[in-house]
Amino acid sequence: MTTRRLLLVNGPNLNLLGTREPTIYGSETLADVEAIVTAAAVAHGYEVRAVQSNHEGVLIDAIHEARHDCAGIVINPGGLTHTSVVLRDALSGVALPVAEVHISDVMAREPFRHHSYVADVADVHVIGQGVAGYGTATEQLIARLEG
Ligand code: CA2
Repeated sequence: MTTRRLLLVNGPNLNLLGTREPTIYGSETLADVEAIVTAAAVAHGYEVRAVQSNHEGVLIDAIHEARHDCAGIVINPGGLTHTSVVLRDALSGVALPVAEVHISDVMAREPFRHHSYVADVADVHVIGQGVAGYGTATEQLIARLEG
């Protein structure tokens, strides 16, 4: 039977959600994000394991663990999106379906945010929809898993 669990990964600085820069990232907190993803997942019979870390290796270890007991990954890599070959390699290495989420519209921001090392190893991309985008990404990832 397929594992009905998703891994939610939030990268560096996303623990600050709701505390600073509300014009860019809104006023919802990381706990709100985890609740949004969990509600979307539970509606389809999935549970969620959530990890946020400011340390790249912690995120990579969590992604590696997911290959044993998760069906897919919802990830906002934060600034690692634009810098991290090793995070991309971890996602590619576990070969699980991936949904990449960005709260802000990265293409409308500084040029250094326009490139994502994760984009071409992700199956779903939701960008610039605020924290609601995590729900959309979860729905789209589950649709792929069920399809
Ligand atoms: O828009 C997104 O979701 C980003 O992944 C957020 C990253 C940024 O480096 C990416 O270019 C786009 C930054 C996350 C930092 O989050 C904060 C939240 C509140 C206050 C300060 C930082």
